[in-house]
Amino acid sequence: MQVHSVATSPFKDQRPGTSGLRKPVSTFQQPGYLENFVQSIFEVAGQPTGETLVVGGDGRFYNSDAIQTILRMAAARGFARVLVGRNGILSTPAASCLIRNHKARGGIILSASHNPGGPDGDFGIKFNDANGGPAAEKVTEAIYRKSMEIDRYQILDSPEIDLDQPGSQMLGATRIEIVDSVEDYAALMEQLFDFDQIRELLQSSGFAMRMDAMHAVTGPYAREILINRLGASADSVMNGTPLPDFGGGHPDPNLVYARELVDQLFAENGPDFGGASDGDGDRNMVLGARFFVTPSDSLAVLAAYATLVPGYRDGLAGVARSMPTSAAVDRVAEQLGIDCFETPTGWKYFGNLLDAGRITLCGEESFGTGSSHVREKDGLWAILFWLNILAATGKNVSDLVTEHWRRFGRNYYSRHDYEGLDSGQAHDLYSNLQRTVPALNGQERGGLTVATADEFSYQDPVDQSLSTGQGIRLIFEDGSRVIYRLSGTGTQGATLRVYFERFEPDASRHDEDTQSTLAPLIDLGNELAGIHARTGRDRPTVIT
Ligand code: VG1
Ligand code: CO
Repeated sequence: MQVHSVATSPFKDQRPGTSGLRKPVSTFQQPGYLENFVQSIFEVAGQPTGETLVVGGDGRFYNSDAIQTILRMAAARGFARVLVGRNGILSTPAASCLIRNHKARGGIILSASHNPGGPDGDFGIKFNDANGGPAAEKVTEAIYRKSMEIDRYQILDSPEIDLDQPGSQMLGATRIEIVDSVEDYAALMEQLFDFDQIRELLQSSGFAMRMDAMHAVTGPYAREILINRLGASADSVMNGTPLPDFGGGHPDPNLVYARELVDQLFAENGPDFGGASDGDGDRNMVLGARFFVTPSDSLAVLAAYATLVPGYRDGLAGVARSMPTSAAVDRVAEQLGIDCFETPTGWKYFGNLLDAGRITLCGEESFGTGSSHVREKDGLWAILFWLNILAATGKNVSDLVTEHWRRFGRNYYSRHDYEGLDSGQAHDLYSNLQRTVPALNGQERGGLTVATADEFSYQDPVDQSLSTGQGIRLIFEDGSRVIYRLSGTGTQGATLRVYFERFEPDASRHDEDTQSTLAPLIDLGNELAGIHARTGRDRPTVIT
């Protein structure tokens, strides 16, 4: 088998966003597009001699084609070994687990997460480093710089590898090992959680659950863990077969896109617990009977009850949340006397804190929760964590959360997304905020005094690296906040995200409607940014 060195020229649009490179499938199908990016990753990752690479994806359209190319390129590059999930399937957290267990140099994860799939949908590629986590900004920027000057890539001229056959085979001098996609991950979950206690809950007659895998990657993981190992009934996993187009759906676990699950949980005599995860299995949504847990509250509740779970029995080193995530977990950290870090949006910013042992739990408002067990957010892990807490306390979801609010106060929270905006208009809106917001410091708006008005930047406490331009913050003296960001994962036009938060210590006011109680803040935030005037939109596309 011969290594070909193929002449190529740069594509100018390969700068990774919040979570890797995401583009329409048709963009990835251009000759050389995937190859250029993979070659750039390999060159930044350095000498592959003796090293292992992990490869897998969420099973969306183009997953297997891309994997065949990556395997040929990894062999041409000279990796000693490549571990591939069977049929090319690995959830994002399972890929992170494999990288760590097998001391790999890193991994290539193929996913566009919650973006729709299929020939007309999106595809994505992401490099995870040796710690199992998304490569740090300095690495993704180096990959981007390489992609801007690339003129050749190397690829082996070889037949297709059968991804369906477990076991190992040689591709040139590289050993390709097709591994079970679920085994390592399931074993890790058994170490962290009290499976006996959860099994007892799942098998008791008074408890029913539904896990919506949304025809995405979590199906096989949920079936193996919840049904085979924990004895949940067969109907407890919904949409459990991964499909290349996710059944035409939008594999995003929220109140809008996981409608089928939400309808079941909000029905009379519906199940007691509902969970859902996204395209690549790193996001989660948690529901109780007629009760939605916001991701920010979920992180706070997990932190408050963590010591009931075997894997966290010794307590938490610290916690972290992304900047736009509500400050609910901050209040728990304060009471526990542990550090709470505020990072920019995107999981890559948690990596150093986790590696340095400064934090144990972390999360984002965008339905992402995780811990030091891997270096990615982890959907099924969050659902098992909740089940473990329910089993250990004997309480139901709504009682747990409302009691939590009574103890810590409630952070009313909502995110408004304006999707598919004209890119020029969205960038103008944002740069106008950059110019005008700082002048609001100390001023009064809508009866509230502005305490901080700036653009967020973050200095990593471990390696001191600085990340700037991470969202406009408007923080009021009572802790209320309005945050503006432009999405770094969308593929059509631009998406503006506006985040609203208000703290309510008074327990007699904890059952108000979120949108109504936030209305004055929402009106103020919309007006300050001139959303209607600048974009013509009079309501958000998605409210979570
Ligand atoms: C969004 C979320 C962010 C998350 C990212 C990747 O980014 O806001 O919190 O880390 O998606 O999630 P953005 O830039 O569009 O706001 V996923 O499930 O791709 O892995
Ligand atoms: Co995801």
